[in-house]
Amino acid sequence: MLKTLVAVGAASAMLFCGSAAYAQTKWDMPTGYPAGNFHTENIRQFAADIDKASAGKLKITVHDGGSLFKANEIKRAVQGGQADIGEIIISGFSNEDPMFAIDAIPFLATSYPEALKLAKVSKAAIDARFAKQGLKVLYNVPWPPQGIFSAKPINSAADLKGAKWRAYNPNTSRIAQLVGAQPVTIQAAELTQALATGAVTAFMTSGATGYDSKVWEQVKYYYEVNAWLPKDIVIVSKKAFDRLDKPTQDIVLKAAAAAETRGWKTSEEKNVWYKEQLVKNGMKVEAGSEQLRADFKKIGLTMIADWTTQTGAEGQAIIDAFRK
Ligand code: PCA
Repeated sequence: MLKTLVAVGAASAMLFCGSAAYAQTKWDMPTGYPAGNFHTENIRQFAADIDKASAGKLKITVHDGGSLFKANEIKRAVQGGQADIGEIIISGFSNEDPMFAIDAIPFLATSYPEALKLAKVSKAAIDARFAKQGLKVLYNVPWPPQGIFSAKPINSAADLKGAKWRAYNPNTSRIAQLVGAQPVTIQAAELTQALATGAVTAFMTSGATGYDSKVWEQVKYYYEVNAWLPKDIVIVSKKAFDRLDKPTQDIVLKAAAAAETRGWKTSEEKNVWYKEQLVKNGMKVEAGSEQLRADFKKIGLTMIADWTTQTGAEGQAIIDAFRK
């Protein structure tokens, strides 16, 4: 009798150990962009890497295309614990803090090497702000350079007067103001619909989003002014991260570092491919006239000046480090 009891006790203790060692954590991960987008594919690889390295201990379910939370709601959802981890565009939140607009200023950083330099010199300031809100930044990946899409041909900023201008962050709304267009904030997931109903006639974004949204149905012109490369970041709730054991935390950080390297590379490589798809679908892809580029450079100067005023010495130090 005693022998049996001991044996049962040992078995259940083992079982308990076993289940504690294999306790599974499940995270929901909302994102704002569609399944075929390179950011989303990168995120799926990130989740798969973690699944594999943790032997299924940490399972991340990706909810893309704004299906769980809309792109502009994801930050608040992760802050509030309705989601554990998510993807956001940093510059989408510059109304909260002007520092978040750093990578969406026209003609500050216009190429991949410049964007990388800007990312490095601004990382500490950005990450510290998210940390204060209980959010840990895991990695960043840039969108391809931003150009101007328009339903009708344009030769200067003046041609955009009165356009119905789609904005995805406060800076793109500000550009509308500066060119005399009417800004309307629309997330990428709703862009196709907004174009179909005629709510939008012009906007700035990458060839990637132009392709994802099949904008060629309504929009025939893309001016490749390469004005800036805004970054998406993956943020995790600090509480959720701290609940993981140390080996699993290390697995997440390692997968994040790999996702950052892979994401920067893919963004640059696919940039060319995305523009080819626009051409294949009948769009005119051009560099933009001297006048158009000069007009947008002027807008950029105004916006850099505004940004440095808003961010003070901290912002100026970042610009100085960037230009060094
Ligand atoms: N695509 C996203 C952000 C920048 C980009 O290239 C969008 O248009 O919403």
